[in-house]
Amino acid sequence: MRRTVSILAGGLLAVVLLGACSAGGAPDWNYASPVPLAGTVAAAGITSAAASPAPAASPMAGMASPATDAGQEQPDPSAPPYVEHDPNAPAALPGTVHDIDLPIIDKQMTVATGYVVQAWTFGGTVPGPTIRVHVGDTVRVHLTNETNMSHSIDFHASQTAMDHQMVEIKPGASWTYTFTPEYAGVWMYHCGTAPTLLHIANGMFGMVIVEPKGGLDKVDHEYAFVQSEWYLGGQGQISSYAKANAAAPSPDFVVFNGVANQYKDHPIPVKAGERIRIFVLDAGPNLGSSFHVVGTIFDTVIKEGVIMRASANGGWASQAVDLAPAQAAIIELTIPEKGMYSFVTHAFNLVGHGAIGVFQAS
Ligand SMILES: [Cu+2]
Repeated sequence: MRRTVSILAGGLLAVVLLGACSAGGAPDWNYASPVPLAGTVAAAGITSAAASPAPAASPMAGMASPATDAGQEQPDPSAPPYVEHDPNAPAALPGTVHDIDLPIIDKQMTVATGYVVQAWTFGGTVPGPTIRVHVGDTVRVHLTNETNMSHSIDFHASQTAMDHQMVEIKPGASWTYTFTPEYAGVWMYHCGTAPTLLHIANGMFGMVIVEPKGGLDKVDHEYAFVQSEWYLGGQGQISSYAKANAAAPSPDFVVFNGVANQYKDHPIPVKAGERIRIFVLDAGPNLGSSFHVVGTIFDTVIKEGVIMRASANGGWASQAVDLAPAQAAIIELTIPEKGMYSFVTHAFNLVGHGAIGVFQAS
C-alpha cells in the first residue's frame, strides 16, 4: 500500500481561542523578544561581503539564490502568515511493510512572522513528515526530486553504506531508500548532499519514530517536536551558508517544528492530570537543546537508548533533557494542575529567538 505521510496543519482555530484565554493574570511566560538577532548581526557588520560562497565542488555551484544577508532581515509586513505545523505525533503506520512517498520540494516558507525562507524540503514541510513504524518493519521511502538541484537522504534509523542508499538523487530523478529498523528510538533523517550543513540548515530534516515490537503504552497525548535553527539569507532566499558555518553560529531563529513561537502564539490544549509523551529531536544543524517543560518533571526519559523511569529506580527524575545535534528522546510527564506550561530549550538566549511553546491545561 502506497501511503503519503502528510503533516496536518489542524486545530488552528481552537488553539487561537485558547490562546485568547491566556491573557490576563497569566504568569510572565512571554520570554520571547519580537526582535530577531538578525538586526544585531547586521549592526555588527556581518554582511554578505563576509559571506563566503558554498564550497566550489558542491552542488550549490552555479545555483541561483546566493545568500544575501546584508541586513535584509527586516520583517516583511506583506509576508504570508505562517502555517502552523501539527504538534501531534502521528500514529504508527499500520501493517509491517510501508511504502512512503516523500517528494523533494522547494518551498517558500514563512518561518517566523514576517520572515520567508526559500526552503528545501522533504514532503513540502519543515521538518519533513514524521514517519512512525515498529522494529522489524520494512520501510520503503520513495523519493522524487522535484527541484533543480541534487539531494539525497540519510535515515539514522538504518545501517547502510553511504554509497549504497544515500545516493545522489538528481533533478527529476527518483530513488527508493529501503530499510528495516533494528532498534527502537527517535531518529533523525536528513539530506546528506554537500554541503550537508546547508541542506540541513535550509530545511531538509525530519523524525523517524521506531517503536519496540510491542508498541508503547497508551497516553493521553503524544507530540513530536523537532528543534532547529534558521540562518536567514534574506527575504525569500535560501539560508545563509556563511552564518550557519560560523564557528560560533548565531541563528536568527531557533524553532520547534519549523516556525518561531508558533505554539506560544497558539498554545496546545491539554487537561490537568493528563499523561503526555513528547518525541523530541534536535536537528541542529549546530546547536543543542536542553528541553524543559516549565512547571513539570519528566518521570520517564528514553534518550539515545538509555532509559530512566522514576518508578523503577528509586524516584530519581529529570528536569531537562540535553540533546546534541542529531540526538533525540522520548519524554513523559503528567500535567500536574490547570494552567500554563511553557516548553523551551533552557538555553534562554535561544528562547528569545523563537524556541518556546505552551501547553495550556484546562
Ligand atoms: Cu539536499
